[in-house]
Amino acid sequence: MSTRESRTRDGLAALAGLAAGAVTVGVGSLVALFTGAASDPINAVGATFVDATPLWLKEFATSTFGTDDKLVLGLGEVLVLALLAAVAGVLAARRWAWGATLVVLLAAVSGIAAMSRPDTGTLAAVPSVAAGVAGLVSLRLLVDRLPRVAAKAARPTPAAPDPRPVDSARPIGAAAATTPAPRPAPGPDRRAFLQATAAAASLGVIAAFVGRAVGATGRAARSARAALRLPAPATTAAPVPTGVQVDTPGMEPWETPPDDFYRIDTALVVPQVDPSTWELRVHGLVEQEVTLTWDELLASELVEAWVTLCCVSNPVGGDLIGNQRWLGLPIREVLARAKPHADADMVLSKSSDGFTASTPIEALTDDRDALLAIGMDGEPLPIEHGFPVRMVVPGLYGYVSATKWVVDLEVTRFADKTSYWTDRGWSPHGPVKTQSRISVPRYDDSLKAGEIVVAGTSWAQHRGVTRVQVRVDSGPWVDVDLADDGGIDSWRQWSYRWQAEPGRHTLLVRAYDPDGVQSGKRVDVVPNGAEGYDQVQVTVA
Ligand SMILES: Nc1nc2c(c(=O)[nH]1)N[C@H]1C(S)=C(S)[C@@H](COP(=O)(O)O)O[C@H]1N2
Ligand SMILES: [Mo]
Repeated sequence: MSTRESRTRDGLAALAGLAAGAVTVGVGSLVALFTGAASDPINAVGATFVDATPLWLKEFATSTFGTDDKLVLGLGEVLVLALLAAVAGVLAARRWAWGATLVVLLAAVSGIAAMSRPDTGTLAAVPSVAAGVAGLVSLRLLVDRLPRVAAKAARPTPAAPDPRPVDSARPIGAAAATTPAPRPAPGPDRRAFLQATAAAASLGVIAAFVGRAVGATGRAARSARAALRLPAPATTAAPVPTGVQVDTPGMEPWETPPDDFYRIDTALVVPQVDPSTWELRVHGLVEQEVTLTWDELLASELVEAWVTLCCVSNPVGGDLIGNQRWLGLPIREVLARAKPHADADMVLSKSSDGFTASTPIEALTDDRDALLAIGMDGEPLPIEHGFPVRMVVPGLYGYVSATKWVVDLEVTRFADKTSYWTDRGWSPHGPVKTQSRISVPRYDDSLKAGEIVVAGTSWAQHRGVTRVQVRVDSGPWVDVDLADDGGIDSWRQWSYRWQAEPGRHTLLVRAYDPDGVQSGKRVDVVPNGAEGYDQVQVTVA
């Protein structure tokens, strides 16, 4: 074959590979309907990739794509898979064993990834095995239908008619080497091949979508959540003064609507925990192991509290932060029943999908509202925010405290155990740093000279914001008006009436807590949270 012919053949073989790849993925998702979404090959490989991602890449992903990082990961995975599928097609067309080996390798990688997820077992390999078999069969069927390819360009001896029928079963071989290949390219066998390929590809894609859509609706957690009526709190949250909100256009609500609440976790598939089988095991350095059931939790004296939760990955001025009213059982009550040993200094909490957080035991046993939360904004926790039970600990970043879908508390020591993020280079201790952000005006706004409202939010959870200052260009720091106080565990809004003069201006903000002014030194989020003053540049005309 000429290079041109073999290129055409490779192209068709790559198409066959892509179509077989779609069938593989589709069968994987359909079978995963029976073994759980975490065992879907795409999810299993993605989740393993997430866990193996080095810190710098993860930081790059969250800082570039924010909370869309999961979507980007999924797209990236599909692209890589498409490439590998095309390669498998080309290899299979040249030598079947090569292509088949690649398919088997991919299925094996995915099967091992699925079995090694913390929330799966051996059965989790079944979708990968089924997908691998479907991939092999469909690839073989399509490769066998690859049309013979003839050169369209070179026809040096038009005088010699070719006696072979167009769709002769005889491969172009020795004869073709002496008599130059003559045939019109898109013969019936090519059409049949393209039809079979398109059919396989469509079936695969449809199966993948159906598998994922059905998987998303038929989950136990969803119906359990819909049926749940939260018990009334034994202790209600202190009433929130109406003046917590700065009333100016563009200002974020003091109370973050649950739908807008940032979501950060390592879960590609939101864990589905059925409350009726939920249990919390408390063990480790304790006198008495304790198991708390869902019914016991519901029957407990629940406390309601406003707490601002934020992520250590929140950059200066960022929005990985939200304030909500949580309902839950103080964790100190559960720990008191277990009676931790005096030498324990940490509680390692674990989620149903294997995420862990290491929390200083003091933050869980002192009088703050560290909760095993079941409610958010008066409703059961949204599934992606930890349904049925999560932790919320005022004053600590989420990565060391806010375990969602929590099922296990191990009382231990920092010297003995590490957790998901501390294993990946983040600091073992994660107290929230005092921070501020300017919400209005926005960066690069064009404003009219005169009085302009500058407003924003500051936070110093569990210490409280005591004072906020704004500076324009290189002028003096001036105190701004603090909005009403919703409690030391919640963020605090503020505003400032600025007499703006024409020109380009830089606005800076800084907050105080009882220990003094926040740090103004620019520090990156790794390893224990960003530092620095938020700033906004505007043009006044
Ligand atoms: N199970 C589980 N819990 C988790 C995480 C996670 O990856 N898995 N991420 C933590 C981090 S880093 C943060 S900032 C908070 C975010 O909680 P949210 O998504 O409800 O805002 O959850 C924490 N709890
Ligand atoms: Mo976080």
